[in-house]
Amino acid sequence: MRMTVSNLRLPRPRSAHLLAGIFLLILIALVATGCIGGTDTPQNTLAPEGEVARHQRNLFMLAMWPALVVMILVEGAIIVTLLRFRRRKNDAVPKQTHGNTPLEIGWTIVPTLIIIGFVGVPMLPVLFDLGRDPKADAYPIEVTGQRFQWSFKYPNIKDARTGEPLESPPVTPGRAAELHIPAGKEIALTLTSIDVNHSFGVPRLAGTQDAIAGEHHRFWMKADHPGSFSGQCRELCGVDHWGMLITVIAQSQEDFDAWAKEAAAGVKQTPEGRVPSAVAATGSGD
Ligand SMILES: [Cu+2]
Repeated sequence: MRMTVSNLRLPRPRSAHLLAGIFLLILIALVATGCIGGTDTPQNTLAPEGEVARHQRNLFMLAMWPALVVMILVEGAIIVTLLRFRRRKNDAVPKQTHGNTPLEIGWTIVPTLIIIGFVGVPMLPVLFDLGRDPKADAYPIEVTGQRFQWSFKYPNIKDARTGEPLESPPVTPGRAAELHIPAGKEIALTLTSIDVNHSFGVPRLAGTQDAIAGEHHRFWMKADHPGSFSGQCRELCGVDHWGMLITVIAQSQEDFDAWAKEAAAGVKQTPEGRVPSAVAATGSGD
């Protein structure tokens, strides 16, 4: 077999192949534009503004870069091999090989070491930190999902008129329920659902967490700085699932205290002008 790059001749692509190639390139360009152009979008996981979200972005990168290097090496080797060792006219049947023990042991051990060394070891401490219970001095908030809205309860804020913990006012689907938090402080969230499964997702702060009826799932999050962060339910829960929106409003401690005082006194809080103490179960929400 005389196989050199110089005698490598590609078949002329037929017009259908050419069209398919062009279409694929346009598709890749469009998808890439969506990824690159989107760093300013309100729910971009790759633009974290809180400690949990930053951990999650770093984990993603940690897994992605080694995977990308391996993919380029493997795919590159496949493409070179396909082009260089294609069957040509008058080629005899090549020597047949069945198994190669040293190679097979090698390509089992090397990827295992890569996974353990580049991905496993650096990831484990981060995963444990993400999965830990909130710290004892974290600010507690209870989050409840129901079809089709989120509500938030603040055990540390007493509603002046009911004497009960303050609850966020009900919202209609398509309007964001507002979750107020102090910025720079760890928040201890307890998450549940009172009907079907929902998922609490605020990607720039803390990814997503499942809200499951009968379970009270505890997790933590922390906003780097004051700001407003958008989120929504990420578990298809019914016809108005699209409208289960969340806005996390992170405030400086003074602003948060001022808000808490007003909210506790029943000052109107939402664009709909409802007072927090008017909270009542709004039924099934359909
Ligand atoms: Cu939902």
